[in-house]
Amino acid sequence: MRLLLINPNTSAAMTASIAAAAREIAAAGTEIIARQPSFGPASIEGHFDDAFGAAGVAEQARLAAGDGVDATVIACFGDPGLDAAREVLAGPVLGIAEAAFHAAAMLATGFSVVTTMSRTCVIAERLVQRYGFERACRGIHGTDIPVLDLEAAGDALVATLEAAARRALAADRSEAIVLGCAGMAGLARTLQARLGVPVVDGVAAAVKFAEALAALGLQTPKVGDYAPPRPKPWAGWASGLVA
Ligand code: 5HY
Repeated sequence: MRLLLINPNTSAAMTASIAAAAREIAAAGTEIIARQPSFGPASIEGHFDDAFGAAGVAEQARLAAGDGVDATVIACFGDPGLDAAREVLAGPVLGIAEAAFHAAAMLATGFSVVTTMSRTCVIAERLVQRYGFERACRGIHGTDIPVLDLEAAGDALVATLEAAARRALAADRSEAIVLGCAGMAGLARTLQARLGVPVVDGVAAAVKFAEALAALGLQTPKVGDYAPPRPKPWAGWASGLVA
């Protein structure tokens, strides 16, 4: 199957590291096609960044429509542009936050999220509510690690994440950790070995769920709110996207 992996920020290094994590977990026969927007922030760490991340996802989804991709993963913990991508793509479209929440909730009665900047915790909180995980998600914890610092995650940074996860497990009485950034994808196994509880990386979870949905022959319904966008005149630089 052909799996489109969209990194909504414009960091080529992060797109490469996310793609490597996805290829490591993907089944034989799954081709990972990694893309990032042609515009926007190098990392998404707030509402303004998130707005452009969502537009970038819409751009890449639109450009991929008709390319025969079987499923798509949006590799940013805010799941930016998820609904927009579901409108223009036929195959299943999964956000890494949604996938990680489902995986963690199937493993533990309670999980905690450990993420990057504290200011983005509200974005994760809103996703917990949107997806209906209020009961399973017992806490969301920022570490104030800038997203781009994850590109060169050394021992000190991993130790900071480990300490934050230990505090979260204790404070929330949780039994699983969800990593709150696609840039943490490569750290899940190390943290899981140290913490002794499930550590869920949304990139890996989304890739496996996408493969499963595609194997089941299930697609996004093209009726109702995920029907294709209605044609209309567009103005400005984006008009080329819909012509
Ligand atoms: C992410 N930002 O996964 C989110 C993490 C966050 O550029 N990739 C980003 O802090 O919300």
